[in-house]
Amino acid sequence: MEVQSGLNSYLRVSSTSDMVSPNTTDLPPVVVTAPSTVSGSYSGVYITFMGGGGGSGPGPVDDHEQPIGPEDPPPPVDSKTFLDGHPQFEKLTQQMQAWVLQSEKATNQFADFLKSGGQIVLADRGAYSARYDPNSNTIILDKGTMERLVAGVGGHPQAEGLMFFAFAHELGHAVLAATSAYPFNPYGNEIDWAEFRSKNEALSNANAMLIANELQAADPSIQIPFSGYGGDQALRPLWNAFLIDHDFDSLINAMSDMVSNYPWPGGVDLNGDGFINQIDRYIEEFRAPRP
Ligand SMILES: [Ca+2]
Ligand SMILES: [Zn+2]
Repeated sequence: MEVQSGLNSYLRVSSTSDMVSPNTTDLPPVVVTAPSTVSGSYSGVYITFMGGGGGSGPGPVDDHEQPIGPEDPPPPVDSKTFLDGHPQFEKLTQQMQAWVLQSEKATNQFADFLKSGGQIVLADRGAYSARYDPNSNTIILDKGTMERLVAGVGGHPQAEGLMFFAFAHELGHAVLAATSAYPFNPYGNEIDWAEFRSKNEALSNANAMLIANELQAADPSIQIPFSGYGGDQALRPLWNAFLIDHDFDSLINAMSDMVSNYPWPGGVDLNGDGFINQIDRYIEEFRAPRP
């Protein structure tokens, strides 16, 4: 199937390459929708991100025959209705709220996050940066960046997209924390922990890519830049390869390597490999006394 379509596109390109009409350059770019399922080690996480896990499922089939009495639980509220007017939702900028509602994945993930008691906190973190804190179940967004976006002085031309991508990345962390889609082996050592943390970053970034892709596939004018441990220029080719080969493991492993090898200024080379990078940071994290 893949070979066939690859051959077709090769034939199409080669047969028209020397007679390209000027009109063809006006065609909007084709945005490929991410596959609904993938195989490999991280397929379970993928399904969870896509919205296939964690749902409460259909209720008893004969429920609708019963009149709703005072003892009955309230009917479930859909995610969009739940977010509408929610004080935590309104901590996002108007544009970020609109993007959330345009993405079914982001809508469901954010509603689930808030239903689990999750909160948005605006605090000083550095421009365009965000963080998920599993202990308090909060997504922390940089206060200064959010204030500049609200005031309409974002600076970077894609400032709001960058912040939205960071937010969608943190949503990925929240999903991973709330589900058992990618758990840490409690008997793992510090190297296992570093691996787990790098993979967690890669998976959360993939979640943000899935959401950005969902938005762009529905409306090609929406351009959310990829970021995190490598800018859009480094990440976009990995994502484009995934859209063709559907090899989610390759995408995750490539991004996880980028995370592991990312410099950690001011840190200590704890694994003695001559480099000071995120692996060392995660090892330090593992060695630190925990409450
Ligand atoms: Ca090192
Ligand atoms: Zn992260």
